[in-house]
Amino acid sequence: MRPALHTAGRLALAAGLVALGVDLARAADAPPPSPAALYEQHCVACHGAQRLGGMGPALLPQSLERLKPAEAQRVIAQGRAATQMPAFAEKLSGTEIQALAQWIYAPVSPAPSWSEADIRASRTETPQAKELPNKPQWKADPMNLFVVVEGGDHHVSLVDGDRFEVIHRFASRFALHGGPKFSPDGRFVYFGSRDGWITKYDLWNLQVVAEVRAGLNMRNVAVSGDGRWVMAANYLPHTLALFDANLNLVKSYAAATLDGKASSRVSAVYDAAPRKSFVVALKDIAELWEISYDPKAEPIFDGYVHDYKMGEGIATPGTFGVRRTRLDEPLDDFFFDQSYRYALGATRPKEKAAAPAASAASDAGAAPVPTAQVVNLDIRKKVAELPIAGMPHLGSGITFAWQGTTVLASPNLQGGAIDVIDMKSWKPLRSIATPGPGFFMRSHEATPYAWTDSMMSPGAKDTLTLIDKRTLQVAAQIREPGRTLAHTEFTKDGRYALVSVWEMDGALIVFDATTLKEVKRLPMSKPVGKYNVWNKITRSEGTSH
Ligand code: DHE
Repeated sequence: MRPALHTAGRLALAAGLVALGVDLARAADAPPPSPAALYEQHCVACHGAQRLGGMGPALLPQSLERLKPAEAQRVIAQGRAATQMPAFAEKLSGTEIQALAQWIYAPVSPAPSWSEADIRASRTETPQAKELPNKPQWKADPMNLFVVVEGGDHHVSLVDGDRFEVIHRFASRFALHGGPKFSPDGRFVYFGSRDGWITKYDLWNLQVVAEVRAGLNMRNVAVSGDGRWVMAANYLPHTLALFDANLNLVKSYAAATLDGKASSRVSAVYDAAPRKSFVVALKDIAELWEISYDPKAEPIFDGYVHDYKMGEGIATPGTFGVRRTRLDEPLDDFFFDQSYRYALGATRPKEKAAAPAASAASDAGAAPVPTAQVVNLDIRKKVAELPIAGMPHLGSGITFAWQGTTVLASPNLQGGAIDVIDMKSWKPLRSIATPGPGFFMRSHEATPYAWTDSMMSPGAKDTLTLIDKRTLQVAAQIREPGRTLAHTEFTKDGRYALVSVWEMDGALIVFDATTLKEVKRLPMSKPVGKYNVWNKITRSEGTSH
């Protein structure tokens, strides 16, 4: 039974309705809230006042480059599954959602900055992390452990590479990108997120040890061969940041020409352990940098600096000084030969730079410009042009011995082929056709096959192609009809290949690398990449470094 309203209550309700009526009338007259006001009201708590991110990811134009505006609208309206992002379709009108989605692609004004003080202030450390036991607190071979990055719900799984069981699963920062990097003993792993966070994780004690935000939009991180230094490459701001192994900032570098007149996004940084240095590619300046972490590095008399200073000459300090090599074109992506004397880099024509989301468009691109370069790091000079057309994805290339020479095999983001290059003559040996363009290529010293995907081809994304490294012919294909198959990594002994079913309701499939039979399947949420501790710390020729 409904309780009867007494007179005072009825009067109050009537007054309330009148007031509401007035408010509604006023609201109808009032101008609609601006997107900035909507952001302030609904988004600021999670995405931050300057859109730099917080609990939610950064919403800067640079961070949103890979998200189509229509998808942004959908996420605002419907939320994002398996994250804290709620649906706003009930709270905001279609027009408001559209305006908000458009607005977040506009630059923030004033332009956001991320200073050394910001980096230092962002750092956190787990108390007592240094007292944790120096041996694994779980039973499995720590050298045959796989770190699997699950992009679907932003988690990481640790998989025992002998039993193929998940030892532990934990939440990661939003949108990790690139290969996580390991300390030389395999105990710690460093993850880099697109929003600039570096997380140092203790694999033996299953906990985060320290975190720091190196930049606002980051490409990747590298760990020095001696485990003492971590370097981060940023798109925003235009900087490189150098940390000690506990993520205390040591130094930041402006990614700029020596005269400071032009600055650049940093494409990538890699460790060149035999040279005791980090090698850095810049996206907007035609220079390749080498930064030595050898404590005994001699000061450099730099011919290039000399050119710039018109005859004055400058000696840069050896350790942590920048050696600049002048190039014909800036580099997006690069790779080393096994001796680390040569860096093999590629420039991707801007309009064609594509990620899987934009894959279909890249299939039918216009005539490509050959832009891959071979740089001799000792004499700091480009020594050859690589005859690779299209968009070689050199960061995913591998090397192996073939008929008395060493070859480089690299997938191409544009064409459905694997390019094989002789690393003595830098001449093309073979172009091996695959059913469509792919992203990753992997092998192992103990297997005759190199495994590559066609994940960028809508018609062939479900097919892995195995190339026989002895004959440079296609040896087999593996299909998972209608699903995306990509990114292979081998166990420590090369007997098993772990492959991603790259879907939200995806899986990790374990194949016997000889019989090619499926051995096991572990459900995973879009497993984007997997990394075997042993193969990484020993720099196996079949995997990325
Ligand atoms: Fe990556 C590695 C650049 C898009 C997944 N990617 C790398 C590295 C570079 C790079 C320079 C090497 C970093 C390292 O390991 O230290 N990636 C680029 C691009 O320029 C590109 C095409 C455009 C972009 O927006 O950045 C791009 N990459 C993607 C994706 O769309 C992928 C497929 C999905 C995603 O999660 O972003 C993707 N990239 C990966 C993965 C690796 C990677 C899984 C590590 C591969 C490995 O085995 O080491």
